[in-house]
Amino acid sequence: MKKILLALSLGASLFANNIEISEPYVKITPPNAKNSAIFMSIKNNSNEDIKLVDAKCDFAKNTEIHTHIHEDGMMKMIRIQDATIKANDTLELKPKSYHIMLMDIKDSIKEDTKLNLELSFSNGETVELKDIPAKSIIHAH
Ligand SMILES: [Cu+2]
Repeated sequence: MKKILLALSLGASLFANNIEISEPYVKITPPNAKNSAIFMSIKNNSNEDIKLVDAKCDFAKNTEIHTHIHEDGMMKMIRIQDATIKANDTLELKPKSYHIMLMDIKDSIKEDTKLNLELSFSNGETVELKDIPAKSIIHAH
């Protein structure tokens, strides 16, 4: 049900040829926060690996592809050049894992904030996501 509603509100822009995005959302932040992150599922319907190579969001000064690594018993996030979505597989962008990092956001992300995001892939496909909704994330350690 949730998926259908999203598809309706985001329209045909959700689906490119081989890449299918579902349930994108942006993290609600405290007031005066500088950064936030966007999460979603990215499905690769092709028989070849495809890389997410670029992300653009005009709500942030810099939009980067990030993931988390374990180092010295600590979890920390790092910027990566690309993220691979394996052939006929799905890459989950989720808290404590891959995410689209929004650095220097124009305003804090509130419940009614809606963002647009453009994703570019190694096969030349570009996916424009409109009106990505905001969601709060409970930090579970
Ligand atoms: Cu990050």
